[in-house]
This record gives sequence, structure tokens and C-alpha cells, in this order.
Amino acid sequence: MSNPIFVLNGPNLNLLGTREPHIYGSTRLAEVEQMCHDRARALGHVVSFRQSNYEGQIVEWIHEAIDGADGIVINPAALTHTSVAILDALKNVKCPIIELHISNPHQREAFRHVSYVTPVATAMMCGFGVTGYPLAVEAMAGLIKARRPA
Ligand code: CA2
Repeated sequence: MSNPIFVLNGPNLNLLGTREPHIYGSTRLAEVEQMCHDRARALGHVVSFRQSNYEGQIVEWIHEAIDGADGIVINPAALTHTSVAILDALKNVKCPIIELHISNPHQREAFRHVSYVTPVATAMMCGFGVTGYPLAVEAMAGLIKARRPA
């Protein structure tokens, strides 16, 4: 039986499309969610798309994913650079994890060059703008397929 792909979004991403369009573009998070649902459906998957401004909520969702998700695509936003709690939660997950960023943090301030998530991620994608979301869903579908017995 298959489970959804969780697409988890961290703090302030609810404001996507309304501020800093030169960095993050002008597409709203609701439109990004629709892009993920459309791509997942075309590939025979279901996405559970979530956003929270609270670190603990994201930790809870990662715990839910331990038995409830076939893959996690996560844009932890600023928590990428600070959260040992998210790192520790992700260590308990057996499914593939894709760390995703809209911008390329390595082209930005030095504090964004450090990620607590990359060491436990299966793969990392950044710098594609919001197009990275459906791309990550598609990449996740590939990772899930590769794990299934023939
Ligand atoms: O590029 C990304 O996706 C980031 O994860 C976005 C985070 C930033 O702290 C990371 O370094 C890179 C910031 C998310 C804030 O989202 C907003 C989007 C539009 C307007 C205001 C906030």
C-alpha cells in the first residue's frame, strides 16, 4: 500500500509571492501546492502539502512521516540553518528525503551556507525557483520507484 509524499514547508513560506519577489518570485504557496498535486497525480502519487511557522509542528509532521509517508520533500526555510531538532527528527525516517530551496543559499549570506538537513537528506535541490517543487516531486517519485522490489 502506498503512502503520500509529504511536502513540508517551514517558517514564512506562507508569505511566498507577496514579498521579496526578486529572490523567491511572485507565485503564491497555494499555486505551488497545486503544481505539486498536478505533478504527483500525473506520476500516480499523492502529495500531502503542509506549511508551518513552528519548528515543533514540523518535527511532529516528520514523526508522522515515519510510518505515514513514502517520501519527504522539505523546504525547512530558515530552520535549515539552525534546527538540530529537525535534523534529529529526520534521522528516524527510513523513506527518501529531498531538501529543497527556492533560492540558491550558497549564492547568499554565509549563514545560509550551513544546512543541518543536508547530511541526512537523500538529495538536495536549490536555485530552480518554485519550479523546484514539481521537479522535487518528480525526483521523489523516481527515488520511490527505485526502492520498490521489481
Ligand atoms: O530559498 C529557500 O527556499 C529558503 O529555504 C527560503 C528561506 C531562507 O531562510 C533559506 O535560507 C532559503 C526563507 C523563506 C522565507 O519565505 C518568504 C518568501 C517570500 C516572502 C517572504 C518570505
